[in-house]
Amino acid sequence: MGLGETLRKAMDKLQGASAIDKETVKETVKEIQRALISSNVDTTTVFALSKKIEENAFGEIKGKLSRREYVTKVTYDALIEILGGKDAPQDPKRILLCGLFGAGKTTAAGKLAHYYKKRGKKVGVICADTFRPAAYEQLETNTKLAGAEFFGIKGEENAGKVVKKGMEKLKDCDLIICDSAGRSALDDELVKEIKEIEDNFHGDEKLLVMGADIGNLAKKQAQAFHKAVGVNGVIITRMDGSSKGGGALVACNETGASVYFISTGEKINEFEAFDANRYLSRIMGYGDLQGLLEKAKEAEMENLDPEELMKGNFNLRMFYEQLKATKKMGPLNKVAEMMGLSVKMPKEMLEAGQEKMDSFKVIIDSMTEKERVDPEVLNRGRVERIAKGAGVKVEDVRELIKQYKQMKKMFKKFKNIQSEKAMKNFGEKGLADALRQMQAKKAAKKLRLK
Ligand SMILES: Nc1nc2c(ncn2[C@@H]2O[C@H](COP(=O)(O)OP(=O)(O)OP(=O)(O)O)[C@@H](O)[C@H]2O)c(=O)[nH]1
Ligand SMILES: [Mg+2]
Repeated sequence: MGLGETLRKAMDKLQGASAIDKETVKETVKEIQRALISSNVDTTTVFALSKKIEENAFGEIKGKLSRREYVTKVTYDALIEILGGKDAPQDPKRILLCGLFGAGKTTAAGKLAHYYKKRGKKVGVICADTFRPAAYEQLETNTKLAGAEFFGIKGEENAGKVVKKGMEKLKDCDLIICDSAGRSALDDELVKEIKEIEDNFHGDEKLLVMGADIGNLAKKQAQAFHKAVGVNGVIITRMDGSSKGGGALVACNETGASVYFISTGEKINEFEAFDANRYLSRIMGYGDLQGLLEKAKEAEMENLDPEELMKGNFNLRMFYEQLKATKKMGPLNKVAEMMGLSVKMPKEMLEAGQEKMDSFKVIIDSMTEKERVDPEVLNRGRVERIAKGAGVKVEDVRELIKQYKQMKKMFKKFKNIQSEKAMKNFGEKGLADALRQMQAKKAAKKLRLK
């Protein structure tokens, strides 16, 4: 049983209990301990976490949470804290990958290339593994699949030399990724080789690749690699297969070596930036957890900036935020209604299910920044590229664009009316101010659709 399932079982205990008292919390904590220990999380950490939950479970409740919800949140926060994670580098120039035999470096090189290519970068990959015979072909295949450029010198034994030439050859790329050879242990030979590569490469990100199956041994390995070659981040692979993934994540967090990415399968897109929050709610299969957290935050419409909206430069990023806000409380219809405007949200937009929202998110993530900010540039070629990158059909991308255009039209209407009718209703303030007021907690509460 994976970490997700066992944690879920522990949380079910909490959800199913008839009353939330000290005994229930103790029972839940026991289940969580079992889940974490079987996932190879260090016992000291497990006990510290247990103590934290038990101590905080009966604290003062702020906001409108039930005790059950409050304890769930306390538990969830404690788990997030031990998992850690840090935002993946947004604009790296040179990424060096290192790690032991079979850790997943070469696979990760292709995945990283794909990840940053989708974000609009021109990516090149260097094969500095001059040790393993088929390393060249394997990396070349992965790189091509990602649509990135490849450089290697077949038969060359000196990794430093390959890197030097590769840097020259790929100098037009925004990002260069360098794959290195593994060894069965971090021995002098490996350290010497990585240093030789690094002398020619000068990576701004030096990432250690480790399989999730090593569990809490990840701590020792991360520390050793950091000391020897100065790694500053981690990629955990094989998160799909191992029940020890939780242990590896927690152990890395303890060393301060941030987990930037996790790999969840062999396919090129089975790879994601690690976000403890998202990871936890997904592995625990808790759709309702997300809702609960949002309720606790009470930050409805937090991403809606009325001023931006009213400037009329409505783009796809705003479209997505809008859709999210709309799903939460359906405010736009109401805002319009209150002002006596007959602007209706397209029905399919209000009915967009979570699945559709997720698919929209992947599509928008697969666009370049330029495309998100100025969707008008989306021509046939771009749409095809985006569909491919997001792993969806071309029609799905078209549907997103269609909905975006509908919403944009609606905002235009808003904007035009603002100067006439809304001005009359709201005096000097206009719609922008009216919308801002709507953000006030009180109004948000009043409008929230239950
Ligand atoms: N299931 C699963 N398999 C993976 C994942 N990442 C890599 N693999 C597999 O693990 C094996 C080793 O991966 P490589 O990328 O060749 O590892 P490496 O670190 O480059 O190995 P060396 O170059 O020999 O040191 C391959 O069969 C990959 O397909 C993952 O996230 N999940
Ligand atoms: Mg390799």
